Amino acid sequence: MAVFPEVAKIKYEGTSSANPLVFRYYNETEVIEGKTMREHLRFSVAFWHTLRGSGADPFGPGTMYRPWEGADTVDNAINRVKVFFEFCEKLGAPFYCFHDRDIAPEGKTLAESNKNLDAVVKVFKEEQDRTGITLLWGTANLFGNPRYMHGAATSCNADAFAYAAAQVKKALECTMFLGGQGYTFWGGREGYQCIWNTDMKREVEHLAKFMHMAVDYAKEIGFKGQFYFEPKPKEPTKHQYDFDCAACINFLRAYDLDKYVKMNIETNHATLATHSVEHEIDYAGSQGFLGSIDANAGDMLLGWDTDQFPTDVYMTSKIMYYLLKHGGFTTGGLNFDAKVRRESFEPVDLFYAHIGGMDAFALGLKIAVEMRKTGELEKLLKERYASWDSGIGAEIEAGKADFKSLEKYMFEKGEAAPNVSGRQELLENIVNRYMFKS
Ligand code: XUL
Ligand code: CO
Repeated sequence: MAVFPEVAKIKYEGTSSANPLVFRYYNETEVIEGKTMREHLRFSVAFWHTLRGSGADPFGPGTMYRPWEGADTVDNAINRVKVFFEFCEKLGAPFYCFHDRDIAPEGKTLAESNKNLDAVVKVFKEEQDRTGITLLWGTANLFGNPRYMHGAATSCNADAFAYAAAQVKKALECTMFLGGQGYTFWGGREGYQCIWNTDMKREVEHLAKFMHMAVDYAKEIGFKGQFYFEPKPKEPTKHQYDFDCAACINFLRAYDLDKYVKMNIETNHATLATHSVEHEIDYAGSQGFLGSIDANAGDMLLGWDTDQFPTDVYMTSKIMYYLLKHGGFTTGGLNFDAKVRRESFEPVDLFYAHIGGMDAFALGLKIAVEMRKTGELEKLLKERYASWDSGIGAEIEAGKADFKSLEKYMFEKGEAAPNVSGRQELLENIVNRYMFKS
């Protein structure tokens, strides 16, 4: 029985349409720079928000009308999988992501939890085979259960570490069974609240040990997916160890994990770290760590992880511009780690939300491609660095200069005179031209 009877398959109708249940920009088969929009954007639906999000917040319980919720039983979990695939099919999203505990109820014992997972994952596989929709990445919830109150891999309680290891082992097996293209580590509670009770060095080393165990186990079972590390500076803990891309990449390099793990960058996490998402994408990309993106948006007036659906086309254009600059996705995708507002309680709001996000990214892709094609922005950027293309700049870059030769050069030259304007205002005006001509 269809759960969303009022919604048919969402079609592309183009910009002349005012139907709220169609795409105006996302035309999955349209080819842009040699790839279809579907291949560029690799949209993914987050099981935890879309199927399980209740709308609860610290001030009150859930508000969502979700006829598929019911009791926390395996039968209901199996039924939810079918609802989920009906949603993804109607939306036309090629991928999805999950946490172990979103998709199957946690049992009284680890063995029972694993058995529940097996029963549900089997149905995921059947639905995947039926629809062609596949798993972008899997992950384990290592933060919800009270046993993880101090963290999981970074807990002061070695038993919590061991439990988390068992949970990730199973989550990896499920991810592999479903042909998942990746596996994500998000810090959960891997951080601390109070420095007086925290042995930071030991905790960070434990996190590295934990990731190495995951990498080793993946090799052992033949899981070929890409591991991702998802930065977030705070929330739930005050100091998360995976603060931003720079902190994560430093950690991965320091503990010899850089060959195995890339970044999963989330917009709202970037802004919590007082960065922009395009900063994080360009930083990770330039260091060779760009993996996947959790697509959402924060609210400038609220200081927490509001996980809103992305509709700001300036932002999606910048994301696509810097993503294309670094070669686009390989295993990664745009996963809507986003939730409808507590007041948007009807199931159809889930469609409006995803359609809006997908259209915002499709338009962003088109704008970014135009900006790249003309090379206008790139030309101004290159001009700004022209002093490095010849003369002393080229010598420095080629390793042919040292402090003594540079001192001699400056004695002769006398001054480092201003050579080029930053042209920020001009660049921003050019960007507006691209934004509003289409
Ligand atoms: C939390 C968050 C998670 C991760 C997966 O802020 O983003 O949903 O993406 O655990
Ligand atoms: Co996320």
